[in-house]
Amino acid sequence: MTSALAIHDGVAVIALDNPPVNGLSHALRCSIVDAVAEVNLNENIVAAVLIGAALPFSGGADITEFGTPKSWEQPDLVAVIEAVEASAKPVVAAIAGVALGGGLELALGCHARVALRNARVGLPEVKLGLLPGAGGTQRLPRLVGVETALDLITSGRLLPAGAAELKGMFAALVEPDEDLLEVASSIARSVARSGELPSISSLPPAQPRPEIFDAARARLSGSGERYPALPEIIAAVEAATVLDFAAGMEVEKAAFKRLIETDVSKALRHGFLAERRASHVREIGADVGVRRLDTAAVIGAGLMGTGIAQCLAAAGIEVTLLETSEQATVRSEKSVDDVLGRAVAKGRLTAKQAEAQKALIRWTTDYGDLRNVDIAIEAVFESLEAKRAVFEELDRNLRPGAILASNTSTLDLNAIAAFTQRPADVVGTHFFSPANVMRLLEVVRGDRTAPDVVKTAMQFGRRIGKVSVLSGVCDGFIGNRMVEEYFRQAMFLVEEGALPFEVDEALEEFGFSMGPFKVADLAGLDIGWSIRKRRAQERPDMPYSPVLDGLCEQGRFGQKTKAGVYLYADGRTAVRDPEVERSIAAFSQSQNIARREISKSEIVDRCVLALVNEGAKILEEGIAQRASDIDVVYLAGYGFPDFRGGPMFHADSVGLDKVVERMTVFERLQTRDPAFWRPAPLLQHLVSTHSNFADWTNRSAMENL
Ligand code: 3H9
Repeated sequence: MTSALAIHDGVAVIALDNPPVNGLSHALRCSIVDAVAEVNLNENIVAAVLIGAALPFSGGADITEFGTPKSWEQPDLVAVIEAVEASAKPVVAAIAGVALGGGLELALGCHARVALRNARVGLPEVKLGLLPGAGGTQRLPRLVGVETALDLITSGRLLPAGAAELKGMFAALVEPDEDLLEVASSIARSVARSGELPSISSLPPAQPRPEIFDAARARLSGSGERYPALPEIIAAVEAATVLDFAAGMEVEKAAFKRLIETDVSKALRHGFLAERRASHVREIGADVGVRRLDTAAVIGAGLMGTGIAQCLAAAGIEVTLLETSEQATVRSEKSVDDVLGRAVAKGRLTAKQAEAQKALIRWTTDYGDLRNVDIAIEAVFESLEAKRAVFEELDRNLRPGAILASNTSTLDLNAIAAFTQRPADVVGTHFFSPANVMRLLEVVRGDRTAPDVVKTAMQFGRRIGKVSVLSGVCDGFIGNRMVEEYFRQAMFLVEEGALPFEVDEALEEFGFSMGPFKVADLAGLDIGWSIRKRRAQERPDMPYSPVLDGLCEQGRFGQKTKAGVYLYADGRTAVRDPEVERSIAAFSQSQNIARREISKSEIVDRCVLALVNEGAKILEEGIAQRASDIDVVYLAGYGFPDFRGGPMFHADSVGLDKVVERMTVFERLQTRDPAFWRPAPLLQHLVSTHSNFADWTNRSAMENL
């Protein structure tokens, strides 16, 4: 849990040992201070090396301590770094893996640093709504200059230790086949021999570059309100150019204290931890193994299937794409070439990398070619009969133990599994379009899916760069089931009195990058139209407003037809169409709906709380494991503003009693389907027990409902 001290030829090795990432918890901080004191007392020691007992050096302050008294308990990280820097014997940081945030700040407080060339360093606090709070804003600009420091701290990006921008940070870069500890120990001895203890804090202020700060402030243009860490970072780094070290540290400390209390930082920290938590599947422990996954097949080489294949190839997995006709394989190959060509043109890939990715994909029309694959992902169109044909073929052709995955977004996975003789091997892997770009992967567990298949699919998602979230079987799974309610509200609002642009504007101000009508135009209005037609048959209890059906009847399907809810003369830019707005007013009149003025806050709450109410039902049915998983789905897959932490976190922050109060008002106001606003039983339960979604992690709590 802490650090161990061993002495080799006069050099004390302080091995940080707080798995998984050496988060600088209170216990670890105490042990570093103790170890440094011991180094200074022990006459047999001439110098010390700080190193991770295993990878990595340190992932920074222990995020799980934030918001608890432990995070402020002395010695805080600033005091630890002061103790290291004040050591009368040199302390050298030996960095492998990563040195991030407080971990890098600790290294900057050392008298020298040595790193494996492939180690990565950075100050990513901004991604948690913070600024480096243990001297990073003051030491980094003194060491690497204002421009690099400001760029690294405002972007939070990581750099390899060997990056040109970091020149001067490391006394030595160590190749992977060299012994990091040995090199660090030898440098520690030579610093000890020199009799000088270089410290970054004693360097003069960084050179002022007002033009760089002006440009950074200009770039903020409004985002400073959503991300308050950004202006604070600029001010703190600027302080490092005009104030002495101690005064600069005061500026940084005050800003850190302000930021850690902001709702934005709480939301971003929640998002970070929620994403990691999502990878853990309850009831599936370390004793459950994973299956081999080295080769894959994708069935259906349309837009989705080709995108999935590309994202597997990008992760180095060999993939065979199966289509029914040669013509379709040719189209798919061309689309791969186009995507890779664009990536090369934009500098995201080198020509060689693109070539290597392409070489991992091959096309076939023969199921016999899939005999040895470890996983087959079906991505054909959404028809149970089409799925039946594919799964029967897979069942006949795949080796025993291979995983049979379906990319279905709406169909019953249990029914699909029943098309095979091996339902335990069948799992849902629901990708989002474009599959090679979107980060979310819903892993769908059927009634009979084997635990090792679930575990393998979750890890597979991570391997291909996705965030995997587990979902049970229901129509639309977590994400699409909830988003349907969001779109339903958007349309009800329009028939009741709002115009589409007002709905879009309100939700964009809330933080979505695109309002629902722009999203619908982008996806194609025909998609929503066909869902509404299907719903009318399957679920008459789920009424939709037909306010936009007229547009579809006229062939206005959105961006692809240059007209939808908006007009797109250039194919991309949404422009309001007075004709559409007139037809909406006429529609309301035809339905005897008296249009009223609808406030922005009603628009936002109706759409966002619709997500929350449906999310609560999803939780109580056990479709999602935890509320934070629902947040991850929305953050990674639906553009929910990260600074609000996801719909369930947002509801907790607003207060569930207030959420229910709002729902009661909406039940009165809403013309069509007011019953939707009856709060889900779980929501009522949480309010009556003064609890919230974050607390509700255990399904057994529902037994008392
Ligand atoms: C800071 O330092 C503030 C200071 O400036 C000032 C203080 C006064 N703490 O990502 P992974 C856990 S702010 C606690 O899947 P990877 C994580 O939850 C901090 N726990 O692994 C997960 O737990 P579990 C600035 C942490 O190998 C496990 O480690 N630092 C922390 O893909 C594995 O995580 C950052 O923002 C932490 N700091 O990537 C760095 N970090 O297994 C944030 C991770 O129970 N961390 N965990 O689910 C990262 O970027 C990545 O986790 C890292 C490892 C690159 C380190």
